[in-house]
Amino acid sequence: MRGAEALIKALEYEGVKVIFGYPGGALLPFYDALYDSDLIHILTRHEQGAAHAADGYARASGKVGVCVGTSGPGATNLVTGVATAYADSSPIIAITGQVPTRLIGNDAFQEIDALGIFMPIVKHNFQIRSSKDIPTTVRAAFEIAKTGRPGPVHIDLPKDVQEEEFDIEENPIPAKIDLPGYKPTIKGHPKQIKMAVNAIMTAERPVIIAGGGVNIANATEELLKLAELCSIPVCTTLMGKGSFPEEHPLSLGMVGMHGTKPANYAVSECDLLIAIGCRFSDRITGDVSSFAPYAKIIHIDIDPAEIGKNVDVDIPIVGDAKVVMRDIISHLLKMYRESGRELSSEGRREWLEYLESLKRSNIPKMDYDDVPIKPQRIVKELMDVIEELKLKDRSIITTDVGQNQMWMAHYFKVHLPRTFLSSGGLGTMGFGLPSAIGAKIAKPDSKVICVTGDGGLMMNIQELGTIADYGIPVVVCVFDNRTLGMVYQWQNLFYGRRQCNVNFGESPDFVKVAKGYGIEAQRVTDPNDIKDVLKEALLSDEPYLIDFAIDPAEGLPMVPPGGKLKNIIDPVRERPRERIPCFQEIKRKLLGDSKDRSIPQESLQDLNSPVEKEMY
Ligand SMILES: Cc1ncc(C[n+]2csc(CCOP(=O)(O)OP(=O)(O)O)c2C)c(N)n1
Repeated sequence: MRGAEALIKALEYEGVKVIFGYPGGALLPFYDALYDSDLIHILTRHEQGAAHAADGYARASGKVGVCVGTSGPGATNLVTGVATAYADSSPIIAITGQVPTRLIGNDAFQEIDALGIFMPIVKHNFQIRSSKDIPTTVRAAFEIAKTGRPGPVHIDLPKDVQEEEFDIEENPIPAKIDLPGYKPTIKGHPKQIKMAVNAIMTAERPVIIAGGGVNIANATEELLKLAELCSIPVCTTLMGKGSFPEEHPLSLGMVGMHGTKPANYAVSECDLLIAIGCRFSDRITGDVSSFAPYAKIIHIDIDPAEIGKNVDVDIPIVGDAKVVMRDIISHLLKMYRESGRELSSEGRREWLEYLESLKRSNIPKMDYDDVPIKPQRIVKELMDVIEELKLKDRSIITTDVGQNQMWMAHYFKVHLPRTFLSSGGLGTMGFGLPSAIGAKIAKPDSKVICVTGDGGLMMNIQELGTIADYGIPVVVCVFDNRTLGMVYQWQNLFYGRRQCNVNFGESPDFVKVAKGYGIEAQRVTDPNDIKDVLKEALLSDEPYLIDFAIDPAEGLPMVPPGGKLKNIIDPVRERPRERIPCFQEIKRKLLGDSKDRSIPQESLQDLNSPVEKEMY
């Protein structure tokens, strides 16, 4: 059997049904073997799209996603997608073609040190030098990718190894794989669990931060049980969205830089913080020295490297979130039975009432009638339409990065795991559309809605071709403000409103672009049309793009970077006033014509629109 055929057999053995990729010279034997196989291959329009699609597939399904790219530029194009998956602990296998072994190190055509490039952004990587090693290496790669703290694994496969014949009878796919030195800790230490239980029993103002680890561990039932059993309010990180139903009375929404006021206040005032599968990123903690200042901290995480990395903790528990929470719950129940002590709301009534009052007084305004459309209104209509069409249990949102992402994270209520997919750790613009492709392939019966900014869409806009040609019915909602909104918000707030290179101008017409790909598309400028167009798009079984003309002045509340979580400030809401220089002006500058060198700057004051205060 050829190495390339063995690779396909090994992928099939792992249950892989679909791969995302892009061919090239160093992968020709692989694609030749694919010709005879039943594997579905989705040809994306760029390798970055393939990596994000594999990642979206993994996040939506909980299975391992697979992407493939050729040597050299194919491999480097995969890098951003693989790094994105790494930052969010998403299990993917990235396979790269490589020049034949005899040419490695010769600067051969399309040779790149893929092992070196991928090493810091994968959980592990392999270069297979002999075809007989393919079965065991692929088994090991999948095992590493999906167990413990999941993450991407890279396999570099030289072309001659793909072509090399070997006897698979003599080198079969092993049923069990031994990985010396690799033993993720699943069960929490009993002593630490007991300490956590005691802390939970005695706390008066407890709060849980649920991170992406809860979703990854499929531990949402346990989280709900723990929270309800002990009346503990829950906030989530961006990656933790979906781990706890956000309509639940104990839900406080997202915490951190773009968190809700109740969540940020709860963390700042709690006496016990139970962090589960979250890594205390700077976007969550703000100023670490004033983070949860009155709290004893329990940190549950499967990755020991995360414990104490960003925040000092009192009770560390290394283990799988599901297993650890189950243990905590059974201890709590046992203590309850033995002592008859109250576990539920009684002891925490004051705390819960306080948080409830914060929630009541901070219900966000979303029903704006303004033109241009306010993004909050789109989020509201989207939630309403999903409810009305009874899609709540079978819809998946992917977001891009920027304000669009944070509007969704802040306002859109998620109630099921693996239904809100977003690039949290790396914050990769361009993630939204290709990850939606992966999600739709993983969950063909779900409605997949990609919410993106105009900037993020343009980063991987070529993937409209993928959804068009395969007829993948993804609904793309563009929050089109013609600015790099999030950067614009930061420049306005923290750089004296010096708006620099954040304005796009008029191009392109997204409706025409979509139609050019053969995709149905509409532009929406009137808030009263949002609902009908969303309905039409969600009911159609074809790809659909909606270009929402939103107010470029709109922003969202935030905690300044490194600030205290309670210090939530309002955005500066003003129209973009940056002028894009035309080529003639650039040419004059380049050629040193001293006349008219500076680009006229209109005064800040004249164009300022009134700053609205009633955000919450
Ligand atoms: C690949 C990449 N480049 C740059 C950035 C920095 N960045 C973060 S948000 C943002 C603006 C995004 O603009 P847009 O996609 O239009 O979304 P909006 O913020 O307007 O919703 C930029 C440039 C990034 N996150 N990713």
